[in-house]
Amino acid sequence: MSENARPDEAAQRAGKLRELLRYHNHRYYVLDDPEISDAEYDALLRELQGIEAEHPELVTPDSPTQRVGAAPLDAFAEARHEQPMLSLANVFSEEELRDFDRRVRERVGGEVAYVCEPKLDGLSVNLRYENGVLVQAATRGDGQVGEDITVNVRTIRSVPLRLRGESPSLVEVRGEVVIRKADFERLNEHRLAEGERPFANPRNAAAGSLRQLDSSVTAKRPLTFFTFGTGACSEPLGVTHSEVLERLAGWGFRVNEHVQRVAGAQGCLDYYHWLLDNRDTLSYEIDGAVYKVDDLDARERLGFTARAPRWAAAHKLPAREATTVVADILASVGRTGAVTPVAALEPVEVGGVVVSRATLHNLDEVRRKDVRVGDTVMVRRAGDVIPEVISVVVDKRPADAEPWDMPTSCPVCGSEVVRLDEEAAHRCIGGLYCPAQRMGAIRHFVSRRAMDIDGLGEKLVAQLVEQGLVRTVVDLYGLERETLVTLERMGEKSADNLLRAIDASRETTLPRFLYALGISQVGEVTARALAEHFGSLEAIMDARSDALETVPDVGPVVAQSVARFFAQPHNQEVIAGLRAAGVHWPSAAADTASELSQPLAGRTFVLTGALEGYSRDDAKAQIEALGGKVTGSVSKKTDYVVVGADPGSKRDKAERLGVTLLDESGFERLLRETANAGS
Ligand code: I6G
Repeated sequence: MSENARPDEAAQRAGKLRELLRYHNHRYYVLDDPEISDAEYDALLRELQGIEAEHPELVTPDSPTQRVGAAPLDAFAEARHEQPMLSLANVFSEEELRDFDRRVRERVGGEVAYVCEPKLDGLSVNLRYENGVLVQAATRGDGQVGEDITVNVRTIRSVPLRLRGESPSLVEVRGEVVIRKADFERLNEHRLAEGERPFANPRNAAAGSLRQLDSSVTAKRPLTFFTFGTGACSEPLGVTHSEVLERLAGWGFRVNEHVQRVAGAQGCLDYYHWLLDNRDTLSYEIDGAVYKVDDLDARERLGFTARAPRWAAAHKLPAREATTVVADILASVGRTGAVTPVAALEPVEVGGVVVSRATLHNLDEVRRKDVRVGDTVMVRRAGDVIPEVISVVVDKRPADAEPWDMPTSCPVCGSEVVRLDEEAAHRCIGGLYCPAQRMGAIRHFVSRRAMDIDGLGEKLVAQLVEQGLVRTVVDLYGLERETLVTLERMGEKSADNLLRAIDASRETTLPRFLYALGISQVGEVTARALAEHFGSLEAIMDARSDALETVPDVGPVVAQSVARFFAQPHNQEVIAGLRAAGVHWPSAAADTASELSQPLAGRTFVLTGALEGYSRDDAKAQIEALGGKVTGSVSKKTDYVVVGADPGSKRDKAERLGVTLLDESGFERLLRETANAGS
C-alpha cells in the first residue's frame, strides 16, 4: 500500500493484515503447519508495522506487532520468565545494519565491538537453574509467560541437568533447540519407513517434538540445544558477553562454534557475507546473523524498546523457502536418459532468485508427496542445488486436481519409458537415438574403452551436434573432410587424423561394440560376459530376458535392461546403420578369448601410498598378470590410481584430472571381478 494512504483505507488494510497474520501465526506457531514462508510472513508484518508507524492511532493492543510469539498451548502449564524473553530487532540490508550501529554509537560513543553468531532456525527456550540444577524449561511464549516443557527438555542430551563447576544461585540460560540437517534426514527417512508423514523442515520437526505431551516421543527425536546467552542471574557473570559465553561453555553448554568478536558495522558485514557463503557447510539450518554489543556496561546504557534489546540485531539471510502454485508437471529427459518429473511453477522469489522450476526427483517422490498440477507447494532452494518441492499445502488443493503419472513414451523422442526393477528412476531407452541423450551417447561411443576414436573431444562433439551434422553415432561414419575443415579449431591435418581414427574404429571387438552402445547397466565386464556367452550380436539381440539371466553375473535388472534396449526399434535402426557403415568385429570367439585372458589389457594404473595386503611389487605383478600396465606418474591417460595409506600428491592430481580412484578394497574387487570375467 502506498505511503500517506487515506486513514480509512489504512484502517481497512491494517485490519486485513492483522487477520492474515493471526491466521498464519496460528498455523506456524500453534499447528506447526505453515502455509507461507517466513519471508512472506515477515513481509506482511513489516507492512503492518509501516502502517502503524504512520497512523499510531490504529495500533491495537492485540495487534500481531504488539507481541513476540504465540499464546501458550492449553495442555502445558504456564511458566513465567524471571526476566522477559524478548525478540530481536531485524535488519534486512547493509543500510539498516549501519543505522543500527549508528544508533548504538550515538548512545555509547566510539567504535563498538560486537559478538556475531549464526541465528539458528529452531525454537528459543529458557532454562531455569537454581543452585546449578535444572528446575524449569519453558518456551518463549508471549515473552513474559511461556509453556512449561521441562519434562521434554530434560530428554535433550545437550542440556546439562546440573551445571558443571561453580554456579550462581539462580540463572536463566537461553538458547535455541534445533534438529541438525543430518539428523533431520534420518528422522524423515525413519518416518517414511514407518508410514508416517515426513516433516517439512527441521524447525517444524523441532517445534513438533518439543510440544509433545508424551515426553517419551520427544526422547526419540534428535534435538540439540545451543545456548546464546542468559536472562536473569543472581550475580554478574563477567563484564562482556564473550565472558558470559565462556562461563556457559564451562557449565557444559554447547556454544556455537562460529561465534566471533568483530569491530564495528564493517566487521558485522564481513561476518554476514562469510555466513552467506558458508551456509551450506553448517550442520544446522540458519536464518540470519545476530550481532550483539559485547560490553555489558554499554548494554545497560542502551536498554530496551518495548519489544527488543537496543544492543542486538538479527540480520536476515535470504529465505530459502517460498510457497507457489504448480502450473504443470513435466517429464524431463536428461543426458543419460533418466526421465525426471519437474514441476513448472508460477515464478516465485526464493533466496534472491526467481524460481520457475523445481525437481520432484522421481515418481516415488511425486507419489509420496502427492504433488498434483494446481497444488500450492512449498519450494526450497539451498545453495546451488536445484530447487525442490518439499511439501504440498493440501488445504489449498483445487477440487479437480488429479494424481500425476509418468508418461509411457519419451516426450523428446517417443521411445518407450521404462523403470527397471530396483531403480528409482525411469529411463528413455532410445539411448542411441534420443536427441536429449545425443551428446552423452556420442561421447561414450567414441571413448577410449569403447570405439576408441581419438580426436573427438567434448567441444568437437558439441559442434557436430549443434550444427546438425551428427544426430546419431551412425552419422560419424559419414563425415566428410570438406565439412570437418569448416569447424572451429579444425585444421586439415586434424580432419585427416580424425577421419583415419573413425575409419580404424570400423574394425572393433564385440565386447567393445556392446559397451559402446551405452546400454544402462552394461559396463565393460558385463559386455565381455555377454559376448563370450552368446558369441554373436544377433544372438544377444534375439535373447529374451530369461536367456540373458543365464549369463554369469547378469541378474534380472541387467537382463531386463539389455532385452528392452534391443527391442526398441530406434536402437535397432542405429545398430543396422552402424553395420551398414562397415562397423564389424572379425571373430567374437577369437577376440573375446584374447581379451578374456588379458582382461586389463590397455589399462594403466598408478600406485600411491601403502597398501595393507600387498607390497608394491605384489600389486604390480597382479595387475600385469591380467594384462594391465603400472606407470609412475598420473596423466589424463591413467585409468586408475590405487590409493593406500598416506598417499602422495598423485592422489590430488588424479582427483584434479578426474581419474578413477580405488582404495584397497576397490582395487581388490576390481582384481577379483576381472579375474572372474577372464576365467
Ligand atoms: O531469538 C534469538 C536467537 C538468537 C535471540 C538471540 C539469539 O542470539 C544468538 N539473542 C537474544 C538476546 C534474543 N533472542 C532476545
